[in-house]
Order: sequence, then C-alpha cells, then structure tokens
Amino acid sequence: MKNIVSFLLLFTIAAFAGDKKEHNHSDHNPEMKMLQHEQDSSKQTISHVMISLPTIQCDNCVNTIENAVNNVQGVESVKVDLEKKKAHINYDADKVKTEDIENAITASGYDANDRKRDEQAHDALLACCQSKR
Ligand SMILES: [Cu+2]
Repeated sequence: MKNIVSFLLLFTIAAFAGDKKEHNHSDHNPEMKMLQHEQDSSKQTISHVMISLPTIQCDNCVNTIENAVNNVQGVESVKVDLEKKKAHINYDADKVKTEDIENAITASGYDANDRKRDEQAHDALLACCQSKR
C-alpha cells in the first residue's frame, strides 16, 4: 500500500515537471530571435542631432527643409517640428557632418542653429515663408 502511494506521488511530480518543461518551451519566441538577427545585420552607426530652425513659419517651410536635408548624402531621416522650430535628423556620422546638414538648410533659405540663411535663397521662397530680420 505504501509503495503504491509513493508511486502515485512520483508519478504526479513527474507529470508536473513535464508540464513545466512544455510551458518553458512555448515561451521561446521565434519573433524575438528574428528581431535580434535584424539588429545584428545592420552595422551602420546612426547618430541623431537636433537643429534649431528659428525662422520657419509654416508647412511649406517644413517641406522645403525636409527635402533639402533628405537630399544630403548620409542623412537617414529628417522630421521637422514646426511648433518647436526644430529638425530631428538621423544621419550616418561616417558619411556626413552636422555642419554639412546646417549648410544645406541655410542654402535653402533658412537659419540653422547659429548659421545664417542664404539671403538670395530666402528671397526666392514663397511670400508666406519669408521673414524679416
Ligand atoms: Cu513657410
């Protein structure tokens, strides 16, 4: 009788352990593995910079600057925040310097950080985008 109870107890423990093992197995997420693989394969180092745009006024200004910055080699992405008058830029620091990005913005007619706009480019902007000094 005692042997049968021991056997049943052992059997219950074994079943529980098997259950636990199966649970752990299902926790192993294949999507996670794929994400890690994607991160490993990108060897570029992307830097982020914020550039102050004190003279922007409307959505046309935003488009003009986003286009100008997007055309700079080494820029990965650009997003202009009209309300805060700032550009958020992700770029490859091995390919481009922030001053090159600032120069592209001044060349399109807008101040960028402490760099002053190209006045000729500014005068060619839409009337609503021009600003007095
Ligand atoms: Cu504008």
